[in-house]
Amino acid sequence: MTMRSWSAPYVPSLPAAGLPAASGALRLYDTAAGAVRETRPGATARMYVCGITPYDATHIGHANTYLAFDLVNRVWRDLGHDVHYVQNATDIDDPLLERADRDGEDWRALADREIELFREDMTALRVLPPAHYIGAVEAIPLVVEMVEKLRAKDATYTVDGDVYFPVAADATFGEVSRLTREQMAPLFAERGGDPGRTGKRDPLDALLWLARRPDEPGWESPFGVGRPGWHVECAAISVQYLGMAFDVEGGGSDLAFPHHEMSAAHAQVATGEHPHARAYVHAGMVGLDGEKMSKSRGNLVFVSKLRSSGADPMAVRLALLAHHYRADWEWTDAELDAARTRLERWRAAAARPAGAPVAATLAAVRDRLTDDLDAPGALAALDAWAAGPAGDDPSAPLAFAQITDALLGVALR
Ligand code: 5CA
Ligand code: ZN
Repeated sequence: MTMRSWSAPYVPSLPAAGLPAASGALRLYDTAAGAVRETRPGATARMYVCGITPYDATHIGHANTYLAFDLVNRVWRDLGHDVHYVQNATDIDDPLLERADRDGEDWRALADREIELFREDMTALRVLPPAHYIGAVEAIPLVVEMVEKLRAKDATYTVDGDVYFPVAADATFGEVSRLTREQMAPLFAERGGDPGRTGKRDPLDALLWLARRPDEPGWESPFGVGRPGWHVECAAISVQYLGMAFDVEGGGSDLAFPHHEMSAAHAQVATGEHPHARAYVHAGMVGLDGEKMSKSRGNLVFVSKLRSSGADPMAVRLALLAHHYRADWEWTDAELDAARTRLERWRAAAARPAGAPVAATLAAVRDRLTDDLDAPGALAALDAWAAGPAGDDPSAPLAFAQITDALLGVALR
């Protein structure tokens, strides 16, 4: 038994008629290709999205990233694919231990509480749940197995008992983020890496296993008591539950390097297969007051706070969808006000006794979403129907509500 996911919202099925052949595939911007590419999943589309580090509540930036991949999920389903979706939760890592220590709280209790709040937030936002929601701690046997495979291929070395991965072991290293080493260096330092540590062969080499530190938890392994590095966690979980060459690996743009680059390198060297994912897809960063919203900066707007202050989760969802998923933008109260107004207009339109036929609107929404998730374009098409003539098709208002629900996750009735 692995960790509990959350409950699935109902997803209406839409008429297949009118699925235009030209946009019969979802196209997404693949960071590794540096271009928008068609996704080409089989009957079952496979997606891995990096989950939270549960030391604080879900903020609107996290929600924006999970909504982007919820759209991928919904569009694939609409195109007739089953979607096999896997997500992790980094329930052991430095920031979690630091927060628990600061607050004099047990790290496990902190992680469990924040994961539960995340589930509630995702449920309220009608985000489709992953089939497998896997914690880093429960994945330790998988991590150990992957580090063993790397060790067998001579792709590990130790520094004072800590196990490292030499990036030189993967000839394709750099392919995911397409960054030069000069660009990589500062990002690695900023995002959890330790470029300056003495004894490393290459400043960019990534930690696979951290030997137990005083007053920190540790788990038995063939390389001593310790805990997993961050990148190998996602490499091991994704390969176990999805295999290699899965369709999409997703996260915010801050994960392209080093996280997705390193995870791919670990997975590729450990399995001898390439690529880790067929597309690496990254959502933009949501900021507040001119800075990236982040737990360490403390400039956060929490989904749970918005909910408890009475914000309609469907309005929160619409506020996020009003921005293209790859855009960087700033949250303001005005965003939520505009979304509330739109939601009221749509609800009123969906409650009319009759409306104009929705076939063209459905085609337009599908066309916009399959084109690298142009949610703002989809909203415009739906706005046009809601503002349009009353019409005399009595089935149209329900059909409209089914489009917003199935494709955008916005329930109107
Ligand atoms: N546990 C790791 C991934 S394995 C982690 O990055 N956790 S996190 O809690 O820091 O972030 C969770 C997700 O939200 C990541 O995809 C991250 O890229 C994204 N994210 C974090 N901050 C923002 C932000 N301000 N705007 C948009 N997305 C964000
Ligand atoms: Zn991850």
